[in-house]
Amino acid sequence: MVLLTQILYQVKKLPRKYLRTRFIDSLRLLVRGGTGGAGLPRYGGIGGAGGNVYVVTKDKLNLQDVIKKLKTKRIKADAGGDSSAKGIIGAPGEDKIISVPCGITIYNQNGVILGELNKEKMKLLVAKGGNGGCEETGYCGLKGESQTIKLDMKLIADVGLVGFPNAGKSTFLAAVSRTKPKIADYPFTTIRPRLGIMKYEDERQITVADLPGLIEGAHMNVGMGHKFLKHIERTKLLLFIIDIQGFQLSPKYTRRSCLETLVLLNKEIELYKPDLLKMPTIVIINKMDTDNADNILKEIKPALHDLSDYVATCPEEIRPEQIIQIDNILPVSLISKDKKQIEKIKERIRSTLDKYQERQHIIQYGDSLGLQLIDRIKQQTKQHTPTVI
Ligand SMILES: Nc1nc2c(ncn2[C@@H]2O[C@H](COP(=O)(O)OP(=O)(O)OP(=O)(O)O)[C@@H](O)[C@H]2O)c(=O)[nH]1
Ligand SMILES: [Mg+2]
Repeated sequence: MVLLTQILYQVKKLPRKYLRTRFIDSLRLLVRGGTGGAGLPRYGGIGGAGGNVYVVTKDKLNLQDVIKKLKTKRIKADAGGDSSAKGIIGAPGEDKIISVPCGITIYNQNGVILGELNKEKMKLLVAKGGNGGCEETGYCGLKGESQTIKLDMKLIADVGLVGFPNAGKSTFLAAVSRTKPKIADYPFTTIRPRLGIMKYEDERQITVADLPGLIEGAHMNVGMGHKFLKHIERTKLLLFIIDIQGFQLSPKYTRRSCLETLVLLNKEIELYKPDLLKMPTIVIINKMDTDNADNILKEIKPALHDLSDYVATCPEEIRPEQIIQIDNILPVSLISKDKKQIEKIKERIRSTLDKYQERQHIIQYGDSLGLQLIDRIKQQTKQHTPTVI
């Protein structure tokens, strides 16, 4: 009997464990401000205002933690206190704070953006409490605002990994960080985005987001669709990982060559949000240890360096209008875990990110002053660690 109870207990626990590890990137909540307290007509007393509901960002949280902490999806602030002979002005109701991770966009029920919270300790009022009762309201406290809000999270990472399934994105993440993503020889091994941290000798840290594989037709929901591309919206650099042997989902799908997969990724990103193609981009040509890889690379090299000529020859259905500008092309074999290769990739990522940041700085603050500042920061980086630029 005891054994049976134990087995049943374990069976019951399984789905919960699964749920706990689920990655959630959006959450709907009903928020309601507190009702205002009643006024006191005899003394002209005013009721306390109802509490407000705020969304506030806090680091090191995810949406799963938010649900766990809230326990309910209906969040109501406290009502204001009534006015009484002892306290002629009623006490205000307590506010409710919903703590969320950075990188949250908040929408109302009509899809209108109420706010974007990208930094720590940012605060947004999402439901105002009702005013306390007074002469104008006939001494009745007013109801607080009420609405359904959607919290939409986009990961904040410096680098976003983009590629067809099986190209080696998770292998890359495992090679450069302490994260241990699932790696396997079948498409769509990664089904949820995952973050890893690349560390450098001088303590500099660059975050990398591993995303599910993207295939042609993703914009029409083929494969995992392209909804997770929202997670590259806040990255600063796109790291394409391409299999030198190309990709074929199954025999009933067209086999795509290495170059075609690159063009198709370009097209899918363009269909999702063309602006993302302006981001600095590094392309890793992976699996250089496989058969004939060197010859394929030799053949495609000219096209890789000038993608526009190649794109012009592509059939219309895979041809993007705007062509991605590639900063670096690195042929590698990620499976070899060659330290030198990995260090080279890490350095390229770092220098490309810095170059981009410098450019942004100059655009923002002007040339001379910006450059002086950057020089100073660079000097400091050499002398002291850690310094984050
Ligand atoms: N031969 C060879 N195989 C590799 C290399 N890099 C990765 N692989 C293998 O390719 C397969 C897919 O690797 P993953 O890292 O899971 O690929 P992914 O891009 O994350 O795939 P999805 O999660 O499905 O999108 C695994 O069996 C890896 O061991 C490489 O450089 N050479
Ligand atoms: Mg993967």
